[in-house]
Amino acid sequence: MDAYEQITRNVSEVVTEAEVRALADSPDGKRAYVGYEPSGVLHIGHMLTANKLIELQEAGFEVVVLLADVHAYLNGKGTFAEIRETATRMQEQFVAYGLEESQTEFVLGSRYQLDEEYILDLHALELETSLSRAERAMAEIAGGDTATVAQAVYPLMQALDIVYLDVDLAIGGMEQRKVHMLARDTLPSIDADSPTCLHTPLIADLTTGVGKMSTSTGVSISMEDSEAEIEEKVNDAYCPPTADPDPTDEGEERENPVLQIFEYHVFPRFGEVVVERPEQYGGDLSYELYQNLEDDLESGELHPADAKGALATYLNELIAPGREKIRERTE
Ligand code: NAL
Repeated sequence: MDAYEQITRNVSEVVTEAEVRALADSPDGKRAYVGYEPSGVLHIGHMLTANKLIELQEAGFEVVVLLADVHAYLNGKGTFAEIRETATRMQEQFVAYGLEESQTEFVLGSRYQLDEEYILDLHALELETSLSRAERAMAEIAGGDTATVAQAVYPLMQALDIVYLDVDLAIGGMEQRKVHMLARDTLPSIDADSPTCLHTPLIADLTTGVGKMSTSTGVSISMEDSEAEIEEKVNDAYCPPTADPDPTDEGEERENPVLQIFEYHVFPRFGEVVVERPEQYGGDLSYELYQNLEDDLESGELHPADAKGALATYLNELIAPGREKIRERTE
């Protein structure tokens, strides 16, 4: 696999291909980052972008994790003191998950976001941006259905952070794409470069395959889950024998979340997957490529129940170190 393929593996969108190719040509010392609102324990959505950061560390990038405390506050996630405490816990969970501590710079947003120079740059972006554009950028991120002034400031700060953290490559889930497009369009107005971006896919709702998995609605998987909870959630997951299920009767698109988790979580971290089966059902199956597992599910060679059993085992292994950290903290 060449460097460009490695960097863009499993991503939904590359902005732009030429810019990412230029980074791939000389990744050493280049900085990639993801920002996270500290809002509880690590869940499977955080873990998906973290997988990309781990891959980028392996490709030679420096990795920056922004613990976006001020953003979480603007998005109504709690008091400032609570959010700060959560940020510390999340940092520990990211390291437990596999981000190499010596190669990761963890930055608390409030460390620089309250400086005079930053605030004046923020106001300059406010002058350049219509309220409707800021609101549209936040549609997939904001909680609640009433847009607040705080939520309009939020994407402008996210844009500015890309400049202040001196980042070469901004990474986020597809729900961040409109914020990144806003950043690309408005940062030149303060003489900053437009950021290069990678957007990772969103995993569908676990029980229906419709829409996206969310911690606020529906079932999600997090580092707090016990082994039994993981098994139960995966067992109840929607998993027809295809990667491309028919739409619902209402015409909503559907995905196979079990296959998505294999593709975006299990294969990137484990490289190889073994599905254990008793000899009477054909014995163990082993896969080095996600595509072969998908093909076997479609052909009937791999039964959904066996796929789910293996998925629960691998997810538990990914979550175990973080779960242990959380246990230490609550003892
Ligand atoms: C991501 C978030 C907040 C601030 C950021 C600043 C720079 C780059 C990325 C950032 C969190 C993200 C979320 N908007 O929805 O969790």
